[in-house]
Amino acid sequence: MEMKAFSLTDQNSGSTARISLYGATVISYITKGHERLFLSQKAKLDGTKAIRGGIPPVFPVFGKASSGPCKDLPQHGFARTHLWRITKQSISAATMTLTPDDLTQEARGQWPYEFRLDYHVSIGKSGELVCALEISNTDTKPFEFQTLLHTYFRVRDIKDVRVVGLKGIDYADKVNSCNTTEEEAEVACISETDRVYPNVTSLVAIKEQDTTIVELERDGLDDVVLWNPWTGCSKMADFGPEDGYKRMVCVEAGAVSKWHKIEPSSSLTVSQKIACP
Ligand code: TA6
Repeated sequence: MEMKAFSLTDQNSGSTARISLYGATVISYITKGHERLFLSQKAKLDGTKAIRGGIPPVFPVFGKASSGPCKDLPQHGFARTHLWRITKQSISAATMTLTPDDLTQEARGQWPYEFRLDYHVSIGKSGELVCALEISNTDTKPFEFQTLLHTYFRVRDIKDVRVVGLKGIDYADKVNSCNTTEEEAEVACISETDRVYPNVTSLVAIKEQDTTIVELERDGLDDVVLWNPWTGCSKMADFGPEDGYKRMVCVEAGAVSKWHKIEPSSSLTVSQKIACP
């Protein structure tokens, strides 16, 4: 049984998006006649686990915290594994909301803060997809968080893909457990790749066979995570097909390289815009 999903469309450009309320995950984004997101053929859409593909939102922790207020939370937090509510909707835009009332008792116990997330997803007049996450502290004490939009981009063949905009950044290489400086103006994935590039000020783009297929504008999401599981994807029960790594690349806009504090009664909005030339 598939969790409730709904579609958005921009009548000017004909672009469409489909969003699952489970995890507020954009599971399809079609513009200029092409699907731009990778969705695993084995993705669970029934609410039993985070959706493998599309744009799962990560909050309040990226990865697993070994200590601190997020240490009991599952990998990548609870935002992608709970049912969100539509609180505003038009033909081309929607707002989905998550508060502690929407969480399981377990999740509330793991992260006992009062918060509100309002996730605004819209398709612009030129067909661009804008995802803006408004984070509000409705508690009487501050909390710290990390957040990220875990975007799985669909590509024809990973061997022809290059990611632009990362040159000169000192990044954390989680595969080789080291920190190093990006020397390439155009970064290729040639094996398992799992990197956190902090404070990326340039516009990040994805090229395939020397043609730009995606431009990723970010606001408040200064870090960029680059991930491709390579053949390791065959070890993931919800990753399909087995060679699916060849047709995806995760270029993820995030605020993950440090903790971000938000004071009581304060809000902040972070966003990404995906434009496909
Ligand atoms: O964003 C990259 C990453 O943190 C990788 O380390 C890998 O764990 C990936 O996320 C997928 O995580 P998931 O929990 O969705 O299997």
